[in-house]
Amino acid sequence: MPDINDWQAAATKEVKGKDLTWDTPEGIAVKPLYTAEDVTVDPGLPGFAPFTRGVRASMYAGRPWTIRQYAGFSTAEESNAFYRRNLAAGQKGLSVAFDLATHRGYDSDHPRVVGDVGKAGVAIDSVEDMKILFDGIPLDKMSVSMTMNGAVIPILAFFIVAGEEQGVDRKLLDGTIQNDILKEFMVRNTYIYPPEPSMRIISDIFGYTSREMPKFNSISISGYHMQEAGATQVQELAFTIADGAEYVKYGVASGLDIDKFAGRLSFFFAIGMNFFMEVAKLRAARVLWHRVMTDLGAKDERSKMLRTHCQTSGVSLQEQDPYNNVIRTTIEAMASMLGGTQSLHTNALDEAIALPTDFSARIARNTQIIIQEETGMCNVVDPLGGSYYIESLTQSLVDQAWEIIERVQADGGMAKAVAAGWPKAMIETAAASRQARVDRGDDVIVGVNKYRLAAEDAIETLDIDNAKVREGQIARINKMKAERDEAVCQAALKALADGAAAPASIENNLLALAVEAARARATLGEISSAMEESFERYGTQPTPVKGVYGAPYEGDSRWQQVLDGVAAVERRLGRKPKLLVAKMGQDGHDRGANIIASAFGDMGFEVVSGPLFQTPEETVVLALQNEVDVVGASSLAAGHKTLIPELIQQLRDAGRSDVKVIAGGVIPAKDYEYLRNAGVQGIYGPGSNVVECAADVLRLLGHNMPPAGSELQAAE
Ligand code: MLC
Ligand code: 5AD
Repeated sequence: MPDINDWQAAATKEVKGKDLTWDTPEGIAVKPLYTAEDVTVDPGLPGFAPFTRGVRASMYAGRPWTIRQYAGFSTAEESNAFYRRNLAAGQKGLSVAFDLATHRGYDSDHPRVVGDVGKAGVAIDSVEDMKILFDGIPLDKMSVSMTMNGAVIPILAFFIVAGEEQGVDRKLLDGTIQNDILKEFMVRNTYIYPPEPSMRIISDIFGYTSREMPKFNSISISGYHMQEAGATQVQELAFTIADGAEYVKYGVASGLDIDKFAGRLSFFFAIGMNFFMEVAKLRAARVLWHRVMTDLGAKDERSKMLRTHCQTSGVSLQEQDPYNNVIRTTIEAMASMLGGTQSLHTNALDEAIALPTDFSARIARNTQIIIQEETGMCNVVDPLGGSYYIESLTQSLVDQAWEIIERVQADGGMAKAVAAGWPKAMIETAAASRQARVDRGDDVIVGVNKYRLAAEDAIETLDIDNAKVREGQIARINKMKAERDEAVCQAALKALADGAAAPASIENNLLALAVEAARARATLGEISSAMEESFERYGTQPTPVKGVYGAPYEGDSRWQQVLDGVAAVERRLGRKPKLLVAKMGQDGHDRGANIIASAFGDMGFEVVSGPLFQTPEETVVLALQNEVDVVGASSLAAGHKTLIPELIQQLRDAGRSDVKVIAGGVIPAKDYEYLRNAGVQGIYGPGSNVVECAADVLRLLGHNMPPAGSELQAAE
């Protein structure tokens, strides 16, 4: 019988001594072969603690995961029609995407949200919109997830009252509210209030739902957005579990019995392209949660059982050659189900360009239906269980994540760690390294940095007439306000404001008070403002990491050309060239903006990182105060056609059309001409190489920057 040493000798000979170890970005050294000796922990059986192999004994053989596609756009009417079409075509659960105005607690008539209404999700201003959203969809039969974190109190209140007015007892409401604010402060940025009152809101929701809504999942503790922001799988895993532990501690501190609410905590992870790592991650998550909850004193096994939704990775999908995205999503969907998810969203092929069309949504949904109904993959529970590699990787992830969790615990928990800022910095460091690996071609992305097409065919994308949606919403708000009993509504809002100003208690439960206000037809903006009176609105200043993007470029000749270019411009201007990275509108996706800020800083530019949620006016003030040469507007949530032209107009009005404006982010090619006509001088969509963006900016600043590839010829 050959043994491992024989194998080692044979393999070494085949590859002439080359080291076959793969060092993953999370710092795991993956060997080319795993054997029984690598399996140190018995994973046990599915349905039994610590649930490594899944939370149910029968898993998908008993009931497949829920096909739950995240969607929402434009008006409640249009989104409702979309949901109904999707349910008729095989989708099993609903998942609502709200627009950014709603997320941030603004009604559609608020001046700060002109570019955002109805764009990245559906506009919901009151219970009237919520009723239309679920028209003909029985809320006691259909489970509904709502991705809401900032304006979580008014949205949940509208949902409860919409159910009530459908004749559904809230005891029967089935679904999930995301309600995960800690990760908002780290990565997603749709917070409204500062951390402390935000944590009170969460405990109030735990209290209310545990008493009143026994079938409702009170939170979806999310790692998804961390991976989207660039986190490694270990970081995603560790911070998510640590967030979960923090929520439990707050719930317990608010007087709740752990086993009364912990069974309705749920999770949400991203599933990217590192297939086996993702399978192992879900298994490791279940092990870690079981451990953490045991330590926190939970007794009921259901409190320790990690149930999760997954979404395939948006950031792994590309604008270039977009049909490749169907393949990526299929691979990721398989990792999700082999990891044992309870519910899944598969992204559409046009992810990097726009919201899904009926066509792209159909392909995305069918990806799951085909796995469930054509492959036989659901008939065996945890089919990868016992794979030497999977079991060993599961254990490595548990161990590595545990180290970070212990660091969080030593810091006093996740709320303190988030306030200290190191988890966010860790994620941004990983994001900048990844971008450098992609830009250098070390990490391959087919159709982007390898096998790129000479010409791309345009695909059809969804466009939303934002002005029309906004007009319709404003008309509905005005009508409702005219018809409501103003005194009753104002009294309910006053009670809510008083409740927010007072310490937390059952009598002052913010959700209970908001339900009264929702019933009295208070709007989302009014309910949010009532709490804002004492909570205040929160803002942060970005602090991009330094030296991470530039590090792997040391000695690179193209990099040096750009550094020389920056130095030449600096000599001419008598100061460094200056870039303002601007985030306008309510779009809080800041991975791109932070990477640009980091990378340009490493290339020698002076970078001003503008705060999130600016209006074009505020951006112009910042640009002029800082005397920047270039404003780079980052837009990922479809506000580009309104906000960027307005910015340019305001610069012109200020007599400063010499300040160059460039744009980056999720901008469909069909909008390029519109933006160029408006005066945008450079547009950088997904898949852009950051070093080449900088080369372009140098050209805009009058430097005779040689084309990419010229340094190779010069070197020859
Ligand atoms: C399940 N059941 C079984 C079974 N499997 N019964 C018998 N045998 C089996 N094998 C039962 C369960 O016990 C449960 O009942 C019921 O069936 C439903 O199953 P589930 O597994 O709980 O699934 P589901 O209802 O879909 O809930 C999944 C969840 C939930 C717990 C993860 O929280 C959820 O749906 N989350 C979705 C979150 C989401 O969509 N987020 C979108 C984010 S997008 P019972 O009675 O036990 O409950 C986003 C993007 C952005 O964030 O940034 O904007
Ligand atoms: N409809 C469908 N999918 C959406 N996503 C975000 N908003 C919507 C929407 N309105 C998905 C994308 C994105 C992730 C955060 O959620 O896949 O990357």
